[in-house]
Amino acid sequence: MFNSKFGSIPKFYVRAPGRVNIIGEHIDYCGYSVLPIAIEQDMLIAVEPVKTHTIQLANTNSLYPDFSTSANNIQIDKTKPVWHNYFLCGFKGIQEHFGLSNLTGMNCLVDGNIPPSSGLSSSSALVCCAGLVTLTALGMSLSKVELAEICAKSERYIGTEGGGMDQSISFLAEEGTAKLIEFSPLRATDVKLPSGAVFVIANSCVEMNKAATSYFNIRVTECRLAAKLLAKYKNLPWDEVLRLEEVQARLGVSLEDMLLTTEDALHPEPYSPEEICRCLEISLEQLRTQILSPNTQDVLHFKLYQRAKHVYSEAARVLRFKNLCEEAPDNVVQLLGEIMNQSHASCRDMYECSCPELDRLVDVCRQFGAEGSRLTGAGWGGCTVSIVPADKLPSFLASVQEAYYQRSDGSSVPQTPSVFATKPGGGALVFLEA
Ligand code: ADP
Ligand code: NG1
Repeated sequence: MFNSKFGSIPKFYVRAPGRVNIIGEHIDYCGYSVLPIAIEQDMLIAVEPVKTHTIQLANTNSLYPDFSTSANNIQIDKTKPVWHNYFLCGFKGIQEHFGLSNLTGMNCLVDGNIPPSSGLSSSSALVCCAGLVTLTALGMSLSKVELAEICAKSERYIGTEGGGMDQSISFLAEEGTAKLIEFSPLRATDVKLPSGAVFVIANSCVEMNKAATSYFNIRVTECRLAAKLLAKYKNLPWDEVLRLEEVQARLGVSLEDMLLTTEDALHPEPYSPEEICRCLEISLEQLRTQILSPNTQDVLHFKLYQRAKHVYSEAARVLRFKNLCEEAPDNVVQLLGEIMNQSHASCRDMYECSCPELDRLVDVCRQFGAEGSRLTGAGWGGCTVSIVPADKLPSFLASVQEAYYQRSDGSSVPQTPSVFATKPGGGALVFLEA
């Protein structure tokens, strides 16, 4: 296909994987550690650097139209999350990092098999793949940590204010091990998953594009506001505080203490913008220009108590999960399952990022043998991840397939495999032509 599109052959190929987050949802952008694995599904880009200044993009999937632009005039429209903008995010990240102004172009063919808008990070895999394509085309090098940080930052050009989990695992993953990803400074530590269990992904088949709605950024904003109100309550310099983790770090207390402080300082009723302004002693204008993001300007209610409770409790669950894996890897499947179930309940009730289909799917997964099941990724649709005892896997897959995906007339809903076992895969790679 590359040859028929561009009349030449690729000089190199880059792959970057998607991921499934085992536990730690919506806490990376609050500064807390998460525990994902890279999956085998990935973005693969075939590349030929060219002497002109034009970037030409094509896709093996006809849903994603051809695109071309000048390498020296990258425009990313935040209001339109079209596919090529994710590529341009990765490109622009590298361009800006090196301060390059006169770039040569390239022909690229993109081929991806990560279900899009399903919480398995197809978007970040594309951004990371494009970042590594650009770096390779330039003949330059960076560490994996630098690449992850650059791509996490540059994906925000698409308009969503994500954390760095997806880009970090896409670059730092290693086959056979989950990673605890910590931020500021970014680092990834191996976590051995229990040998008697398998992690299974199931797709609710409800797609949710983060950048096309404001759900995601509203949560980021609510967490930022909660952090500021908690900081003010504790007489910290609240205007310097952006993340819930910073409040804990500045106070030097435990996550359990932060849950108690949340009870004392915040109320469960939603906050209006006016009430937030009164609490922080700022004007509505200051709130809008200094704290809210462009697509959260018109939000009328912010649930600060619920979001902070989710974040601090989820951060504690990640640490408990990791400690259990380290302390007794062969005897903890049930306990790990319970933690995953608690995570789902918190995402559903406190963070409100589930949906009826995801709730039904986790119920189906638990009913047919999962010790625990939860939504994974941003939510509001997308996939679940379940922990299943290895000996129950075949019956689990068959039963979930039948219970969730089979229509009453016997026909199956999805075309692609929608419930499948996964194991920790490797990170992004460059393949050079011999
Ligand atoms: P995810 O949770 O998968 O990251 P997002 O909604 O953030 O979901 O991003 C999905 C977007 O990524 C798609 O709308 C599309 O623009 C882009 N994308 C995903 N897969 C591909 C692909 N194979 N080729 C091109 N673009 C893709
Ligand atoms: P996905 O599942 O790819 O939409 C998003 C964020 C993550 C993280 C999760 C929720 C981006 C690129 N990704 O992931 O950083 O916050 O939601 O845990 O914004």
